[in-house]
Amino acid sequence: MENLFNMFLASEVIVPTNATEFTFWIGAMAMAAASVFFLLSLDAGGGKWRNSMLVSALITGIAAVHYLYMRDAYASMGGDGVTAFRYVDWILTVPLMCVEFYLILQKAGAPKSLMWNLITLSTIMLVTGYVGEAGHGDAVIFGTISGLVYFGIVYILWLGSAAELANKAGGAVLEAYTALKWFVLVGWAIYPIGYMAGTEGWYSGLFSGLSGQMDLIYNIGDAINKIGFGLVIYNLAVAK
Ligand SMILES: *C/C=C(C)/C=C/C=C(C)/C=C/C1=C(C)CCCC1(C)C
Repeated sequence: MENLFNMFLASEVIVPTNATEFTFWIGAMAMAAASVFFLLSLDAGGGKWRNSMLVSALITGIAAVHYLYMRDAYASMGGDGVTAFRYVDWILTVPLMCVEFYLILQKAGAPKSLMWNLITLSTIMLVTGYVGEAGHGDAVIFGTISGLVYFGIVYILWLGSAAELANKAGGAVLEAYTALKWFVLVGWAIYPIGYMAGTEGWYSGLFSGLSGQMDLIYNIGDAINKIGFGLVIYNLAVAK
């Protein structure tokens, strides 16, 4: 507890001086605040969506702690110091977002295999992305593999078995599902843009205006997707 407290109140304050550093500070606080809100809302709407709310709180909570580390790593080492923390955060939170899909479709009869398929695909997407981004393999090749797997996730959610279950469920569940699948199609597409801004490849000319902005882009993506996902679930919980 004291350690966590010290992380928030570092004795030597590192003052943010550019947009990326600011978004690490704001990101840490926004994620922490969102977690408090989701935890206090576990029983919103009668507690029917308690597990989903809890998962939402875990997603932003895990991110809040990683943002504290990333904030300091970025201030002392720049972008390279952030990569490992970034991917540890994602490898925990993105599968939890897959769990979120499973939980809201559970009452419509979603099989466990749906959850495991999504988790497996998202893990492959992130591991290949890490290999390319950290320079352990060709950025273009591993980025492309990661991107193809991402399309696999989009396919399952938009046109595959999950979409069918959501239609069957209808009502507030279908509404929440539809919002979440838009997050995956549009919100998650922010990440490959960040990746292309931060790695070298055929796309480097295309994204030259964003060069060096990878962490800023990822931070914006995280705020939109992690807090957004939780708010969709909250909305579902309080729906009639
Ligand atoms: C809370 C964190 C989230 C929702 C992170 C999502 C990350 C992605 C969807 C990353 C995708 C990538 C590609 C599709 C290709 C390039 C490599 C990645 C890993 C940045």
